[in-house]
Amino acid sequence: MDHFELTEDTPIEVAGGSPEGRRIAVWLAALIGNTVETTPAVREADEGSEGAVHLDIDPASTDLGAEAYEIDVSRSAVSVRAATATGLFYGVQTLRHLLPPSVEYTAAYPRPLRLPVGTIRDAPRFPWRGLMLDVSRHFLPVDDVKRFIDHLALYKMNRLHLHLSDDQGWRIEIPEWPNLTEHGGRTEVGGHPGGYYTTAEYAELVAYADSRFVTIVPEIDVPGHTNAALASYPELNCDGVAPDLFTGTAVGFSSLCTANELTYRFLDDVIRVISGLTSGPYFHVGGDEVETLSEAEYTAFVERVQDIVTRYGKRMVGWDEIATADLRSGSIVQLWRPLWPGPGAEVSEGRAAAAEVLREGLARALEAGAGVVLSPADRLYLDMKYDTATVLGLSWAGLVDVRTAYDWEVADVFGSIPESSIVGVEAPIWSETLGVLSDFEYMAFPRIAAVAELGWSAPERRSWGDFRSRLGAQADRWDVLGIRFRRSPGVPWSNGLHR
Ligand code: IFG
Repeated sequence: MDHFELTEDTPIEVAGGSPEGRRIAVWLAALIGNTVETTPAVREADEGSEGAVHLDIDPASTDLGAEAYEIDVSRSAVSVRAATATGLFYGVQTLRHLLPPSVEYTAAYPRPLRLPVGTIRDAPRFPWRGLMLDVSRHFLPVDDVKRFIDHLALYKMNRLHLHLSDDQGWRIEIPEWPNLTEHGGRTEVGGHPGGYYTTAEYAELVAYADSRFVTIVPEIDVPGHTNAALASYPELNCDGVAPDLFTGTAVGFSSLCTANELTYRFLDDVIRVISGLTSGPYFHVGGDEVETLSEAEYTAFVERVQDIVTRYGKRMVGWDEIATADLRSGSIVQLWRPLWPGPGAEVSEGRAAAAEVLREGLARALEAGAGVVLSPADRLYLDMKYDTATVLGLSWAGLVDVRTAYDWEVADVFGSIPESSIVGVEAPIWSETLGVLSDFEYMAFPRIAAVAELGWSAPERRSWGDFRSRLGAQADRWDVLGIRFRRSPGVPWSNGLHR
């Protein structure tokens, strides 16, 4: 196989005048520098030189979409071209995948790094390729969230939805309402110490995500899933009595007092503070599993919260129950309830009811110009057990191994939704049963790679037979990165020789 040999003397060149391009060049040099004597030099050069890797952000490259890139490797030179910094970053991630897993070591001895000769021209199918971390049921400190942002970058995923509040914990400081975190952030499922992000820490996560071209989508789940807030402020409760902190795993029992004007002043403060710290255009309001309000009370509430989100310049995202409300163009419905015919009569009745509400509400939402993110629980909920032997996770939506997560097509169940309304896919990791980072990673790997390919590759370029062999080869890289992953059956996992 013809190849280009990368050594410490291979300069990384970036076309002049682009600070983002230079930052990406430095990132690539550092990656390569891990496994050669010294870090390759980064220098400005408008045209690629012999023996160099040339990176170019050329806005005039109108042949390339916003996240697209083109790689050309010859025996004597490498070039990566994109119209935007995002596209260039994704081209560099593909170079990373073309290099052996040992490139991920941070202090290895020198070894030849080879890139196969060829041309790659690539662009994503959907603009929303996401993961959700439930940091409320079990809290994840800042460094653990940063490590997940690195995982998303490795697979060109670009949305990290942070589920920042629920019954068991409020995880982000709101200066005007300090007790939300002082009291509401103190614990978590099982009664262990919880935790929260200060505004500075949340801003640090947003900046870290931006540097890897990941957009943070903050979620404050309302009106349900609010016991932590209700326990923190008696006046938020309709009867003025604050409930105890909740460390169990039941859902649906709590709701803000939608009849109380204070509730909307509270929400205005919360949405204003978090929106001001969030660089991305989205604010997720939750809206799921409300059992204590009438449909009229619920939809009126959703429409008022949508006005608040809009006031602070964000587009509202919500779980699919919000489809019964009047949504603005640009709002996004996150489909989560399982829609495949499931096991057991009662579950399929529930599914059928949800599907009916959804179909009816969804049709109106799509007419209003709302978009849809697909997170069907029986395909993409990564807290679902892999199989009956999986100790971690739940199984209410069924068992989901990597082939189940991968081997479906949007049209299979969502055929009634025009492709143009589908913004993308997202895999939630709910953490009722996940206590530490390695638990989250075990549930995410290998299924995160399936989600990434669902979001990125056109249907005609995807097949389980092809994916499974490429997936097996990822094991070496995950080993080097120290990721505890599940060796799902039916996948030819590589033998661990870190080439
Ligand atoms: N459904 C709840 C989550 C979580 C989940 C666990 C949604 C939108 C079950 N709501 O999924 O809070 O408990 O699988």
